[in-house]
Amino acid sequence: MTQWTVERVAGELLAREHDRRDGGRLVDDWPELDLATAYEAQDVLLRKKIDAGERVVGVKLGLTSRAKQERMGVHSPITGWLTDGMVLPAGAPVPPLIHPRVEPEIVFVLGKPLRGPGITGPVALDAVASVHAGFEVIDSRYTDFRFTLPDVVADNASAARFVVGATGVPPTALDLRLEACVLSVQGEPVDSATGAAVQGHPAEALALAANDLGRRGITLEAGWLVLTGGLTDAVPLRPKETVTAEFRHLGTVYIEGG
Ligand code: OOG
Ligand code: MG
Repeated sequence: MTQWTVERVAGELLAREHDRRDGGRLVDDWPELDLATAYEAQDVLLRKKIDAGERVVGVKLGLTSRAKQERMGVHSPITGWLTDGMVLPAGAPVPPLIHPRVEPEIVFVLGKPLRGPGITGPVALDAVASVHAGFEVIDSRYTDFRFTLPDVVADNASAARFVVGATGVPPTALDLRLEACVLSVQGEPVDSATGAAVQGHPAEALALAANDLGRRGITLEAGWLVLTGGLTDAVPLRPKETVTAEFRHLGTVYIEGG
């Protein structure tokens, strides 16, 4: 039986990502794994990516909408790391992954640093330089995306790839609660939501990230990207299929399964 440590957890999850295979949940082998230890494993995983030449470009939130929480059976928002290795150029097909799913997200580019605790939604929004449409491609390293809260935290919140739309809008130019998005697969609408789906306002998700990371001694830096979380449930990304997210003011992003 494996004696699990945060180092071993990070090594195992990176090996699954590299070999493109899923596997069992950590909590089945390590029932005592708690949230703080899971974030330690996530940080070790990031350190290994940095040692391999990747660079941090921002953070992601996960499970910030009811649609996502209910589908995944985990009812608490989480954060994860974004690196330059996860950036997908607009229009590029997604490389082969384990079992990719795609979800539309509102993306912030920070113009000022943010450090919690004590950050509110309005203070968070004031640090945003521009707002973009985006897609996140998630790819759990667990079989059938079945995980508990500490499992998914250790797995860097299922992060795999992401796309950021080219059109940047100043946060003062629109009401993000009312920003509507229609998600389509092969041109057929499959879901829709407005920005209010994410914590009532996506800036609340940003504040949550600043406060959670602040408690771990981490500042959100100017220039970082923040993915505020799937507005709708994610859809499977199948080879050669195109998924589109049309936002009312932020423009349209599309992605193609590789
Ligand atoms: C966990 C990651 C969730 C989001 O935007 O809600 C997430 C998962 O669903 O596998 O990225
Ligand atoms: Mg997401």
